[in-house]
Amino acid sequence: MPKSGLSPRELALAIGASESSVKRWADDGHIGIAKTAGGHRRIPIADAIRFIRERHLAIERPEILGLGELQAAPEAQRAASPADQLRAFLVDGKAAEARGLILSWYLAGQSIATIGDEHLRPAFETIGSLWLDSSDGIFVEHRATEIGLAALHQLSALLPVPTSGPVALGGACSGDTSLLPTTLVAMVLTEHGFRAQNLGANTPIASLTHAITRERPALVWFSANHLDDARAFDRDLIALSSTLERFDAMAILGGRALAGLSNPMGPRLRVARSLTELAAWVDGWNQRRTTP
Ligand code: B12
Repeated sequence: MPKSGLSPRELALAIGASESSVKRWADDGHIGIAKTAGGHRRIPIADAIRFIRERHLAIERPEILGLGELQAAPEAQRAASPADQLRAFLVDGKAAEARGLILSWYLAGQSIATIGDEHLRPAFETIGSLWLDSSDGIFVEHRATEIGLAALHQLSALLPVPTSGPVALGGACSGDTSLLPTTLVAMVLTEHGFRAQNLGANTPIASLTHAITRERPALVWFSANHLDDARAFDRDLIALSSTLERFDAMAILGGRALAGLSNPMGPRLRVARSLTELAAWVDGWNQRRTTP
C-alpha cells in the first residue's frame, strides 16, 4: 500500500535527490507539506506524487513510497502496446505487474481518463470473449476484474482528495454488475476537484434518489453497461430527472449500453461516450460554475 506521508529524506531517497533540495522545494511551495506536532516537515503522499508527475521525475526507490509494484513490470514487456502489456498481465493473473504498469502510467503524467479509455478498456475488450474459446475464460475474466479493481483502489489512494469542492455521486444502474467503469468515473471526478462518492454496482434508482436527497451532489453519474430492462431504465431516467430538478443538480450518463443515445437528453441529463469526454465536460462545467 502507498504510504500516507513521507519525510523529506524519504522523498529524496525515492527520487535520487538530496534532502536539502527536497526541503527547499517544500519551503518554496513546490511540494505541498504538513508539519508534525513536533514541527517536522511531512509530505502527504498525494503531494509527493503530484510533484513527481509534474516534473517527470524518475523514481529510483519505489518501495520507499510504498509502490514496490513499479519494479514488477519488466522492461522486456514494454515493446507491446500499453493495452497489450496490460492484457497479458491480466490474462496471466500477474497482479503485481498489472498494478505496477498502471501506476507507472499515472506517474508518467497520464490522466485517469486516458488510462481508463486507452488502456483498461481495450485490455478488457478481448478478455470478455475468452470464454468462447476456453473453459478458463470465465475464471480469467473474474480474476482480471479483481486485479484491475485492486490497481484502481491503489491508484485512488494517490489522488489528491479535495476537502472542499462540489460533491459528485453515482454508480452503475440497477442490474449492472460492472465495477471498473463506475470506479474510474469517481476517480476522474476526484482528479477534477469533486468530492466523489461511488455507490458501486447495481444501484437501484430509489437508492440513488435517496443518496441525492441526503448528500446534495452538484453532479450525479450513472453508468449503464448492461440493461436487464430498457423500459425500466427509461423510467429510472425520468425519476432521476425530476430529482435533479428538485436539487438543482446535473447528471452525466455513460456506458456501453447507452451507445445509441445522444445529447441533448434533457436539460439536466448529458451522455458522455468516454471518460475523456467526461473530463472535458467537467472542465467546462467547473469553469462556468466558478465564473461570475
Ligand atoms: C468484466 C466483465 C464482466 C464481469 C463484471 C465484473 C464486475 N464486477 O465488474 C462479469 C463476469 C460479472 C460480467 C458479467 C456479464 N457480462 Co460482462 N464483461 C466484462 C468485460 C470483460 C469487461 C468490462 C469492463 O469492466 N471493462 C473495462 C471498463 C473500464 O471499460 P468499459 O466497461 O468499456 O467502460 C468504458 C466506457 O464504456 C466508459 N463508461 C462506462 N460507464 C461510464 C459512465 C460514465 C458516466 C462515463 C462518462 C463513461 C462510462 O468508460 C469506460 C472507460 O473507457 C466485458 C468485455 C468488453 N468488451 O468490455 C464483458 C461484457 C461487457 N459482458 C457482456 C455480457 C454479455 C455479460 C453478461 C450478460 C454475461 C451473462 N450471460 O451472464 C453478464 C451481465 C452481468 C450484469 N448483470 O451486469 C458483454 C456485453 C455485450 C453487450 N452487447 O452489451 C461483454 C461486452 C462481453 C462480450 N464481448 O460479449 N461481465
